[in-house]
Amino acid sequence: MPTLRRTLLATTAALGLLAAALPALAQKTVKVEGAWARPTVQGQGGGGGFLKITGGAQADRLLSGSTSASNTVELHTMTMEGDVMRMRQVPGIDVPAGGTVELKPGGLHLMFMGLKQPLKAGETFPLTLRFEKAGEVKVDVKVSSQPPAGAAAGHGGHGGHKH
Ligand SMILES: [Cu+2]
Repeated sequence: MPTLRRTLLATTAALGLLAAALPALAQKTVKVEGAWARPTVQGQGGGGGFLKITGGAQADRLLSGSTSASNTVELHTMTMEGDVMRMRQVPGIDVPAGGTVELKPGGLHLMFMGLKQPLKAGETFPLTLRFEKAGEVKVDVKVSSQPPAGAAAGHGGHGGHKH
């Protein structure tokens, strides 16, 4: 009888930063644009949030966020493991100097954990992001089932979340 040896495939979560290091117009600090979140249904504990960050004159790092809409805001990455999309919390998201980082469906995103009420399409809610160097940046997050015009578009749903 042949011996079956089971190989454990250890998958490393590479922080896949899709950061295009294109030179941007000189700006002192980070810029956050096109923040949006998917609508959620009653009983859904977390919602995904997406936005685009453009780096300033020096590299920065997104450390955390907070909002009145949920108990906490987590930074997540999404990777494929076989056929399964898995999300992981990451401690920070690097923003290269002059580069852009897009948080979009299927990749890096914000996760609004412990929603106080479902996010409804058409509403907006305030979000405060905290950067290592730029400090606090406040933006409004638009709730929409589609990326707003000009926002980072992605493919693949963010629906099947299991937290
Ligand atoms: Cu997530």
